[in-house]
Amino acid sequence: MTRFYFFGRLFLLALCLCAPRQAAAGKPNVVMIVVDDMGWTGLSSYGSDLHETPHIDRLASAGVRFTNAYAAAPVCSPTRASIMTGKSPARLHITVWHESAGEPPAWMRQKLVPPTTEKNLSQDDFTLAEALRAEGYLTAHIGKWHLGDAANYPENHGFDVNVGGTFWGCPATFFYPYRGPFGGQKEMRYVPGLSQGKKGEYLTDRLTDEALAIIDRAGEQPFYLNLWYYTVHTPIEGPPDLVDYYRRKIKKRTDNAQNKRLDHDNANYAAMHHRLDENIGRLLARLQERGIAENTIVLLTSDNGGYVNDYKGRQVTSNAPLRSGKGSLYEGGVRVPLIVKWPGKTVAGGVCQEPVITTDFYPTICRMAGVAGDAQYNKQIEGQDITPLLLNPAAALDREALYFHYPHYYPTTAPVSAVRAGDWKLLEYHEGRRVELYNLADDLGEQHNLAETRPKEKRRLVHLLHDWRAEVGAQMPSVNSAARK
Ligand SMILES: [Ca+2]
Repeated sequence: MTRFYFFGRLFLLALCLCAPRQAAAGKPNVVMIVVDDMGWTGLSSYGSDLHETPHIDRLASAGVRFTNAYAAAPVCSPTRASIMTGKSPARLHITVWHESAGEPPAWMRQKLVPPTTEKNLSQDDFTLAEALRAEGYLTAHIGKWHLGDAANYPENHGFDVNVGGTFWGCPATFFYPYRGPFGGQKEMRYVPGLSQGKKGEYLTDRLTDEALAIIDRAGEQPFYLNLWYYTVHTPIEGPPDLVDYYRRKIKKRTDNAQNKRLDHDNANYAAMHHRLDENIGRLLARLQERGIAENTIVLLTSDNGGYVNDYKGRQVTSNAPLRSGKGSLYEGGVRVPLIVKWPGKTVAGGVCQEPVITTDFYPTICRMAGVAGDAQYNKQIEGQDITPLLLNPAAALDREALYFHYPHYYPTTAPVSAVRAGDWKLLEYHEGRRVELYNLADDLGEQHNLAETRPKEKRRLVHLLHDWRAEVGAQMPSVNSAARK
C-alpha cells in the first residue's frame, strides 16, 4: 500500500511536471512593453512634433493603435499593480508609488491627510505572470518593477526571471554602472543583475540585450516578457549623440517657426524616446530572425502621462493638447499611448477610439494566450477582455464608465477622484468636494467646466463615482486638523 502510494505520488508528480509544457505547446508568446512616464503625444504616431519613433510607429501600423487608452493611475506603482492583478488601484489600496506608500509623508499632509496605503503587491492576488506560468509559460520581468519590497519582487509574484526590478522607481543614472547617489537624501541606488557592462553603456540598450537573451533562451517554451523600461522617467539623460542631434533639430525648427514654442522641446527627453524606439526595433527584428514574430503578441503602453514638472530647472515635456500631466487626473496625467499587435488577428493599421484601461490587460492577455487563469480569482478581476476591439477596432465594449482614484498630493494635483462615461468626464477634488465636468468630444483640453450648466450629467457622474468608490472600498483622505486654516 505504502509502495503503491509512493509510486502513485511519483507518477502524479511526473505528470504535473510534464503537463504545463505540453499544455503550452503552440501558445503565443507575449511581450508587454511598459514605458515609464511616456505621455499621450510622446510618439510620432501619436502626434509628437519632435520625437522620431519609426519602429514603434511601424508596430502601430501592423496592429491596433488606441486613442483613448488610460493608465489606471496617474503615477507608477498603482498602474503597474493594475496590470499584474486586473484590479483597480483603489480596490488594491495601492494608489501611490511605493516610496510614498504606507503612512503619508510630511509633504503630502496638507489640507487633507491621504490614507495609509499598501506598499506591496499582495501575495493573495494571483498575478498575470502566475496565471501564465501555471500553463507552461517562461515568465521574465526585465526593468522597473516598483511593486514592493524584497519579499515582493517579481520572483515572488510569478516570474522565473527578474533582471533590474526593485522597489525603486528610477535609477540614479541611465549610464553604466547605473548606480550612485539619488535625490536630496543621496540614497545609494543601483540596478541589480547588470554586471559586466562597459563604460558609456546605456540602460535602455542593456535592458533590451537582457530581453533578447530571454527570447533566445526560451527555445520552444512560450514566454511572457514584462519589458518594463526605466526610460523615459527622470533622470532625463539621453545618449550624447542623440542629444546633439535633437539640439540641432530643435534649433533649426525654432528658427523656422520664428521662435514659436514647440510642444516638445527637450533634447535629452527626445533622445530617450529615440533610443527607446531603436531598441523596440531591435526587439522586433530579433523576433523576425527567430521566426517567431507571427506567434508573438506585442503590447506597448505607458504607466502614466508625461511629466510636466521641471528636471534640473527645465520643464520635461508637455502633453498638449491634453491638460496637465503625471500625478493629475486631467487627461494629461492618465491618457497614454497603447499599441497592440496580435499577429493574424488585429486589423493592421486599426485605430480604436473606445476607452480602455491598463486593468483590462490581465483578462485580455489571458484570452489571447488561451490561458484560463484561476476560476475563483477571475471573479475578482475588474478589467474587461478587450479582444473584441482588437478584432474590430470599431466595436464597442459593454462598459458604462472608467474610474480613477488618487487620494494624494502631487505637484500637479490635490486629492481627487474621476470618472469617464462616454464623452463626459467628471473630477471630484476632495478639498471642499469641488466638482468639475467636461465634455471631451468638444473640449479635449478640459478648459470649460460645465458643472454648473449641465446639472443632470453632473449628478449622474457623481452618483456613478460615489457608488464605485463604495463598491471597491476606496480609501479616502481625511481633514488635517493640524493644518492652518
Ligand atoms: Ca511612471
